[in-house]
Amino acid sequence: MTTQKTLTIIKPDAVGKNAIGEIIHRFELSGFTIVAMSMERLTKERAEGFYKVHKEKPFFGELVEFMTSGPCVPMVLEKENAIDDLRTLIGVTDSTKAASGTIRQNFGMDIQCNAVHASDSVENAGFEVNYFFPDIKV
Ligand code: FUP
Repeated sequence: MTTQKTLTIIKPDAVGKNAIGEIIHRFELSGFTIVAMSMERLTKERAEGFYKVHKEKPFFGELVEFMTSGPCVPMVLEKENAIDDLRTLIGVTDSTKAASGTIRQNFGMDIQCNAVHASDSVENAGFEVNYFFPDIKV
């Protein structure tokens, strides 16, 4: 299989817990190579644009509020089967239901404060990588 790129974001809750380093270490220990990384505090417009697929959902307003509540760390990770493997490493959306040892179980709190984002498909990875890193060829 060829390598894939995927987008992850270390979210404001995890940044606020000083967990950036530990989470990056997990990525690297699991075989992901960091291709790009930045730190930014999302504006409302930028968070809304990133999560536009959810704009009709009841949780959209709160999600945008949370994602703009402090700085976050978007990163592009690369490895074979990166998209599915990163989803497995982070666990399901709700941190209280995430499997033992996953990043969301270890660093998240609930369904909103869940420590990290990870792209869920090839199509979304393409959009999301270029949303933060327009110069990267996906
Ligand atoms: P995921 O792909 O696991 O990040 O989850 P979704 O795409 O379903 O949801 C995107 C984000 O919306 C989640 F990371 C957290 C937030 N969310 C809520 O705040 N409440 C919900 O009921 C569902 C999702």
